[in-house]
Amino acid sequence: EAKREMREALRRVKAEFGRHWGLYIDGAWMDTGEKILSLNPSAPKEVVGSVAKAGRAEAEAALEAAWRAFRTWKDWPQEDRSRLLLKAAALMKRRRRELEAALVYEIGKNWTEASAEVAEAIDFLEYYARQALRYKYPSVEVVPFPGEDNESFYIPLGAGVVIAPWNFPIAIFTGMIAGPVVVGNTVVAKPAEDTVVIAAKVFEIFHEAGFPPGVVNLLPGEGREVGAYLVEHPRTRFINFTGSLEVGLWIHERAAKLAPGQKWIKRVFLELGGKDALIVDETADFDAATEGILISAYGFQGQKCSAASRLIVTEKAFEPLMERVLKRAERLVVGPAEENPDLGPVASRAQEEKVLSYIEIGKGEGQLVLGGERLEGEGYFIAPTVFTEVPPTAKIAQEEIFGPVLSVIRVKDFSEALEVANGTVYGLTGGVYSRKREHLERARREFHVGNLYFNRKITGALVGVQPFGGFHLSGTNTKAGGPDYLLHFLEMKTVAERF
Ligand code: TXE
Repeated sequence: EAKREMREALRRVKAEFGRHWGLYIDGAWMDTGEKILSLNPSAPKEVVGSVAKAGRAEAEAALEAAWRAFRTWKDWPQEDRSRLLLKAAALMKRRRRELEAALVYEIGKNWTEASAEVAEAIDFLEYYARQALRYKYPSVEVVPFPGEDNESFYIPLGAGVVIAPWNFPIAIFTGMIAGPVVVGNTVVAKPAEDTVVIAAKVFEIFHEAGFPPGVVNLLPGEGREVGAYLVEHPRTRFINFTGSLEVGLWIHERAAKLAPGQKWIKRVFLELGGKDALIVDETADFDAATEGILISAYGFQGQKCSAASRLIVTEKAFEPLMERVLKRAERLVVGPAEENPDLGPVASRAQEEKVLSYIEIGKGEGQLVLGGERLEGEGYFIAPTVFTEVPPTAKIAQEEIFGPVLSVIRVKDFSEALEVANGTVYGLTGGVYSRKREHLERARREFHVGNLYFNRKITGALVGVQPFGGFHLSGTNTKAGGPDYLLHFLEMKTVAERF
């Protein structure tokens, strides 16, 4: 049944190919003279669609609309704001297959990954709708004091900017908007250049859900132009960013500068990259570990900040494990995303070039034992790749590749495994496969990552179950999908009244 629905949705979304969407400011769709074209990474000659490209004038208009909307939105009853998120979640459920098909065509996710992503977006909406009730006035604190009434309560910040990546263009995008908005902020959202059609579809849903004009605004455009302009703008109150380390650090620096007329210190939230490691010791269930490794390393072609890109294996586990991993990895099917292969294409020409250049570097650093090449076909297909005997300090063991490339590091024992695992600038996710309680307990204390998984199938997170975010240069550890996430977009006010 699901298969038939999916095929039908693919057909319908394909029939839309070439359609043009506007940008969305102050509750209305509008066009600009310029376009951003979006291509199908499985067949880049196919134009999935185009979206109006925003410039500075549109950025000004969007911020203006967002601040205007803030004046009333901040005072809406919390239940009513939460209800709008639930409405959006219900609409997303209704359009679930269409959104999945859009992910397949615009970004090259296979169906399995696509449906997990849409489910995650729905979870974000429902979870934040519920969590927001915890912060509503006057729920916070009333402290008794002789002769005075003292109360402290939360208020929203104002109009902020969301800058999103292409790798989870529905889930991360929706979550980064829904969080601040549900507690009374308003948002100007800039989607990634490669996923503008999906962003427009998400905004169709926000529009239909009935958000008042100006509460959510969509500004597709180039990061370095309109994105940078929004970051530096004196009327931007906060910036919620997910993307690369490099751009994140740039935003952090620029947002710290006071622009003329600016009246606040901008809050900056950064969810950046990872160089996530899985440790396998000699006591592990090698079959289960193999399944976990493959899905964590090659799910969505490794283009996830939670993807396992390093495999750290103790001496005694090396042979039995690698035999299984290679046997299974060489059978993985790579092809056009709509055929639901194990791996679809990487997201863009730029991604393809980046991944292939790391593979070239890897050839000089480790031993290429699988893949290592671009595959036949029009799309950006890269074979699942494994390097073994990779030194922990190699570039391919230190830098985020964001592609289907696994660097295997052989270590003598569990102590060395932990040391190597902790030896990058990142600290996002990590996993351990072991049956030795002592090893798991040691990892619990010493493996320094925001999300640690023991004997689990995949290194991704579930909204409301595993708050997601990491240490070190993986970002500000804002913990999306966690109980404290919404607090980042609120500030406390205290009132004392003498009686
Ligand atoms: O990311 P960018 P890209 C990593 C991953 C990937 C690499 C490049 O390693 O290969 O980044 O991807 C906007 N001011 N991750 O180029 O550039 C941009 O338009 C304001 C990991 O896509 O960071 C887009 O909307 N905004 C990551 C967003 O920033 C700017 C997910 C992200 O783009 C800007 C994505 C500027 N100066 C990439 N420059 C993860 N951890 O999941 C760009 N942007």
